[in-house]
Amino acid sequence: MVRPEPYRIKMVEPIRLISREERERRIAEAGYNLFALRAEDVFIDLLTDSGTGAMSDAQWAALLRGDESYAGSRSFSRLQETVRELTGYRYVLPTHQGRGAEHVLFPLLITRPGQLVIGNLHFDTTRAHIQLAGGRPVDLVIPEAYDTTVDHPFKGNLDVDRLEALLKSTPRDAVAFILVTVTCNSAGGQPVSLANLRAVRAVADKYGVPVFLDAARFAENAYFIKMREPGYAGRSIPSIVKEMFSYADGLTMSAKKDGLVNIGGLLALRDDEDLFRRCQARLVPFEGFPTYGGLAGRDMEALAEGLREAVDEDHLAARIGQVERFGRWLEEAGVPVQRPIGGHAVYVDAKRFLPHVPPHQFPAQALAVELYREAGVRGVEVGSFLLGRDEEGRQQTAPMEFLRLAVPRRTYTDNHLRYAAEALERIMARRDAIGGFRIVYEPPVLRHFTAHLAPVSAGCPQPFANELLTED
Ligand code: P71
Repeated sequence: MVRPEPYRIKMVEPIRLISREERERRIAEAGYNLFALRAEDVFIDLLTDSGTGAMSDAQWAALLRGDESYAGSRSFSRLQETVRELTGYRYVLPTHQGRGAEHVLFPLLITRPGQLVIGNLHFDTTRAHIQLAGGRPVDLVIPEAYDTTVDHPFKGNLDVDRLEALLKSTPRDAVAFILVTVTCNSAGGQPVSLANLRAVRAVADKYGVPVFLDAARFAENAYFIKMREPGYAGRSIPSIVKEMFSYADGLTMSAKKDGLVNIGGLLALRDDEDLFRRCQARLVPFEGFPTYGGLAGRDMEALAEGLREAVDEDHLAARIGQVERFGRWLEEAGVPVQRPIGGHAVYVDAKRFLPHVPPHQFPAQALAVELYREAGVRGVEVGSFLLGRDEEGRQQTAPMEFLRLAVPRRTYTDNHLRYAAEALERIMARRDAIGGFRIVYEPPVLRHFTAHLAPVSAGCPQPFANELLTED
């Protein structure tokens, strides 16, 4: 039986498909980097689900109720109360977005250069903040995550045996903390089970290591637990959310995802008053006074409402159901995708889609460019292009080459996604003719945002490009 969305649409924003000739020109002008496109030149934007969703009428109303007092804002109190209720944590600090929370917290936990931060699979900006704070990110997701053809209900799980082996063989002061990302973005929006969080907590306690959650998609994770984890079918989403957070000492959160707002973030701690004071002391110079921390009062008001809507089961069923349908249409068209379908996006396996394009010619980027050319649909590469170089400047090879098609919350209809799926089906039929790319310009950090590329077949327009790409 069809389960319709639990909302109707009150406002629309026109979008427009420019001609194929224009798209060809725009993407070439953008240096074949989809981040450099003007958004008006994109028809359906699946670049990210971050800050791109639609707010509800209740959230728009909340904006007008925002209390813009510099200190002691009523909107902060409301946000604090909501977060306390959802997480069971005592200390709540608002930040401008997720990386703001990372920037405040990580340097306080990473106290010596080279300390490990162990996670399932760290997201790229998170990885960058660990490194900026002097730490070393370590990914210990279960091996099933790396095989897109294998079905596993909780592909975001952290490999607890390897965690224990690592903690056993490493001096305690060489490890800063454990950070579990729920859902696990880099593995394909894959959930982490409560059993896994519980096991991580037990091992962490044995070795005295703190545990944090990177909670950008906490509600989607809870929905998967309800659907898939034995014993949880009858439990409410808020009670699952609370149990998830009960296994950690605190969270960082980009509220731009499950928080259902266009900007915002959170740092929350269960009960460590000393760490809270130290976070507060960093929050003030980098983000803002503790009762706004980088957000307007109206932003906090809309976030408090968004967090309540995020844990509504009907909302989650519609949201995850839509992503699931999108994935199914792609699979039916023969497009190889990460299985099972994740919570916020479908991850096309570009290694299997374009087996003739080697990793260092960025097959997922080639596919992203092709999808824009074909249909004006914008996805994003999550593979070797995004991963970048090692300390010696060598291009690293990502374990997976994904074209991520992220679905903004409450924003596109099924027809928009069907159109995107049909475009990929057409590309599938002529995939042998699609070639790779090389980088002709790149900045030293987080290069994927601003790098320029060129088709490999078009020769090398700049003399240093070959040198940059020597890989073996
Ligand atoms: C996503 C993003 C945002 C993004 C990043 C790179 C290119 C395009 C868009 C951000 C996350 C995230 C997790 C698990 C922390 C952040 C940073 N994701 N943790 O997936 O997914 O949050 O953007 O609010 O600073 O598109 P922030």
